[in-house]
Amino acid sequence: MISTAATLLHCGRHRLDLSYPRVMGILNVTPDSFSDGGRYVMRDEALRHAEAMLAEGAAIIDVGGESTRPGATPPPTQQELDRVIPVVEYLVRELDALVSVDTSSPEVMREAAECGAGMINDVRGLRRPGAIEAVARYGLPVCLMHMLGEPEDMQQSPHYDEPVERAVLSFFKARVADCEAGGIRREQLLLDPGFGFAKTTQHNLRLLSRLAVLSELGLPLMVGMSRKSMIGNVLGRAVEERLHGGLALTSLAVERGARLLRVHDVAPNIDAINMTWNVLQEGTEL
Ligand code: YH5
Repeated sequence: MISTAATLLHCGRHRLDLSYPRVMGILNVTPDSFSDGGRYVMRDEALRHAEAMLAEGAAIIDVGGESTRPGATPPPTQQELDRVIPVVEYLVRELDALVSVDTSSPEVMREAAECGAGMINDVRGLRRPGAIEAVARYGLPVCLMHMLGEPEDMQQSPHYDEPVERAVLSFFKARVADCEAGGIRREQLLLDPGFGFAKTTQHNLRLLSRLAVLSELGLPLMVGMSRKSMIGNVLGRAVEERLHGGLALTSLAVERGARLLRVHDVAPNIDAINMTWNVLQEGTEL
């Protein structure tokens, strides 16, 4: 399959070259986040962790202040601002890092953009009122993730009336049309099927297996599978034992077209990506 995805994103003063697969390092600033258990809630812990991920080769750091575990309720906007904005400011000012912000709140998007964030990552795909306008105004790239419903009401056994990848593709088409109508340039969009968001393990495995069909829209694909329960459920591993399973998923995602991989463990994922990418390059030569 020939990928026509835009390969250079304009992220404020940074550029993100997605002509080959890149890594987004996860930086949780929630006190209750699942897999870091709030260990990075302290500001300088967060900053040291971001520095380490950049040193390991992360192209971008994703700062998130909302726990999206099933059943979690969104934090008040002010609390999310207090968690996220000081970290974004510091990463931009001291490290000149490319920072994305994992948020659904238009206020957080605006404040983050004013502080120099280079990308918005929204698990709700800019469905909150005012979110499209906030992103359009700053011209930043945005990742539109698929989720059926909200984290608050993500079902235990979500149901899709069609193959899950068809449902995700229809969702993407509608969101891309809304974003373009709202003034966001198509070249600034990324798509993410939302592994673990209102999906059973079988849905998640099938989505990865069929990931290549999501290239149909010609937009770069992002994936986030790091440490998620699809690994735990298949392998019977606790959260801290899911790295090796996750590396297998990373390799398959790259082979199926993913260009941005959202992960906790940057160095091992970059090795997996580079190994996979080298094999793929050999296959495309004459
Ligand atoms: C994503 O897939 N996910 S937050 C449960 C875990 C481990 C990690 C039980 N934000 C995504 O990372 N943004 C999140 O173990 C995201 N894509 C995009 N674009 C959930 C998360 C996690 C959940």
